[in-house]
Amino acid sequence: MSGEVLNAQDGNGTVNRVIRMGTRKSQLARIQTDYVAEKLKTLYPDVHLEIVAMSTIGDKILDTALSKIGEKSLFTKELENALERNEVDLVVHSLKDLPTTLPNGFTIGAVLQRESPHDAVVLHPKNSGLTLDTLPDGSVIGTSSLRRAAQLKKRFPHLEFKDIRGNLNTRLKKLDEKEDYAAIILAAAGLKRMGWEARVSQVLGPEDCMYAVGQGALAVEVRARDCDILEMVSTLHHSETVLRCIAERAFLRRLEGGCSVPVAVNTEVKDSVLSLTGAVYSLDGADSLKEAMETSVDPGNKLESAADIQHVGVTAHNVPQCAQVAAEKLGVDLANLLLSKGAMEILTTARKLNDAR
Ligand code: DPM
Repeated sequence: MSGEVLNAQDGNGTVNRVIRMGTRKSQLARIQTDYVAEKLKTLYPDVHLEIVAMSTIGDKILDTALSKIGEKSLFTKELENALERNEVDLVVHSLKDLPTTLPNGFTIGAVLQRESPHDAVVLHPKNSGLTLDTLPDGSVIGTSSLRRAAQLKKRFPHLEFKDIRGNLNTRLKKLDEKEDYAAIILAAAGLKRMGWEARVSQVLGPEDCMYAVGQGALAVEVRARDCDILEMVSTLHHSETVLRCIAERAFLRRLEGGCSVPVAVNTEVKDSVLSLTGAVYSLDGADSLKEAMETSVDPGNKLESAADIQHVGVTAHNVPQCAQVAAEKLGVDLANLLLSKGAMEILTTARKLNDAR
């Protein structure tokens, strides 16, 4: 055991551990944290879990587009501060909100099995039965994601796109109670976790809209030095999700992308082959570059030491290192291919135009 707080011996000589889980206060964040808490309770019935809810700057600034108020750390920084100060022992995040380079001293100790990574259409009730294709000309679609807007503008030129902010509850309210939006686009995973699957009218496949790096996967962030907690949460890792997300995050990191650039991916593991499709877009989607590559992630029979290595912020002792190395290399190689074709120019222009909006 590392921290004293975790090592309180009770009168019977059994170790009585208290693990404090930090979470944002939004309903989705609470649901995601409770989900991980349930998993940990099943695996470690003797552990006492405490949930500590905090609001972050990202939750407080609701009137500015996400892509304009900076990078992903907006939602994660205060939770990391609480981790650093030993006020909490782990934090559950949506992996897609975690930067590809974590601040020193932190690591992602678990990446759980991915939900659907795809985006979904939620219609204003008056448009029930319609699709992005059949919505009338000039219909306004709400999304603050440059990635979604870029892809969908190109594919559905008859639609218009407008920012929408706030947590999922706020967005659904803005959609239903006003006439400002004909539909909004949200991640299918978040909708499912909220129990709102019935509102999904259309799930967007890769031909319509490729997803964000890490979308649909939950991540558990811990102090990198906290070996006990790290070991405990590592049992939550889902190998296939880990490998897909390492490739996706390596791709994004090499492109120097954050949450404010139009970058999208699609990954798959089949017969020990990991394939990655990655793309970058101009803001209107008119310019784009898209390529695909694959690699073997067969663990083989190589004996490996449980090296204390992070791959794009993820520590996974229990997933074959050679497969993690291959996944990371795949992401970097694909990014290099796109960079050789001019990806940086597209992204730099997109960033400049977005900042000037
Ligand atoms: C990031 C983006 C969005 C979130 C950008 C993107 C969507 C912003 C918006 C990086 N984080 O996807 O291109 O729509 O204005 C977020 C959601 C979830 C995690 C909500 C959503 C839930 C799904 C998951 C916000 N972060 O995307 O609908 O766990 O992956």
